[in-house]
Amino acid sequence: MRVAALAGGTGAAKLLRGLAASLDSSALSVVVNTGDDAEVWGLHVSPDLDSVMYALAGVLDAGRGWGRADEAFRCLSAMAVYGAPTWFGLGDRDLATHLVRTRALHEGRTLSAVTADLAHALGVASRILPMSDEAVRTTIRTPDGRLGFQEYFVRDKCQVEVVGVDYDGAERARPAPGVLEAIRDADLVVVCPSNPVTSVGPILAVPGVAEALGATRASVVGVSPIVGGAAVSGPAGALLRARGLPVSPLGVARAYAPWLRALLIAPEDAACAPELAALGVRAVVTDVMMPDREREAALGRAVLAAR
Ligand code: FO1
Repeated sequence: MRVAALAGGTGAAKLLRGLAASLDSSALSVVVNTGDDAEVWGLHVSPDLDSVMYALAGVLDAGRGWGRADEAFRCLSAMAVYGAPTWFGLGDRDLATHLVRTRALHEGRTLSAVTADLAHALGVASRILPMSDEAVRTTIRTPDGRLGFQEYFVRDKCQVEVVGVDYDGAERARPAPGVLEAIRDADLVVVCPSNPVTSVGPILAVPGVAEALGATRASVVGVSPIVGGAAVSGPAGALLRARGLPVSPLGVARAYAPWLRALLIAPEDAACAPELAALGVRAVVTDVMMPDREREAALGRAVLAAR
């Protein structure tokens, strides 16, 4: 069975590990959000590409959910001495990824090409596809002005009022090579339990992607990142509200209408099932929490069974 997943952030990394436990890894293609990408110390950082790559390579830090395991931050300390900004925690091993990526981009290679090389070097057999080779930047509108996503998320710890979200550059971006084909040729498309507004939203904003999801023969199955009226992690609640969507599986389903076919929801949200059905979305009530590898794998199996 060929599986295409739409991914961004830590929930996605966990589910992908869970799916990989039940799938031939070469059957999995992951389309990853790059709206979070940022330039740090002159380096091109792609947090969601790296979280997915490190998770599938088995080197993602388990505690933080981002960056590499067995990490040190000696360069970060040294940069502080020079007065460089240190609110974005680049680890020493992680730096190697950004150095290689940045040099390749400066040499004129595409983000998708360098991503494939990095993933291959780390032994990842699944395809990791940036949503686009062109820059799309998620920007948070606040009453005091616009913030880059990492300024909002890491520097300001989501403690500012959000009045809107923009995907700068999306209208001119093209899907990266392989993205539309992965969606078209899949038997199952999985929308990971990622933030619908800032992780999956940028992918859907790339022209052609939402159309491909509407046209695919694959069954499109999502996992709700909202449980019991709140996000499992991160600012998805505030961002859904800023979009005028309810902070519930219904808000998630509405963000993915009209192509979402089934949504895995937690037992405490089972009462949403009839309203989801009215939106054309079949509710699958199951355990959607992933505190350990066993439950990641169990959720992976539940997603594959929901097809
Ligand atoms: N998240 C944090 O909360 N603090 C950090 O200092 C931080 C550094 C960082 C470095 C590399 C990387 O790939 C990810 C990093 N993240 C950090 C996570 C990142 O902000 C988020 O995972 C995503 O952008 C949200 O999906």
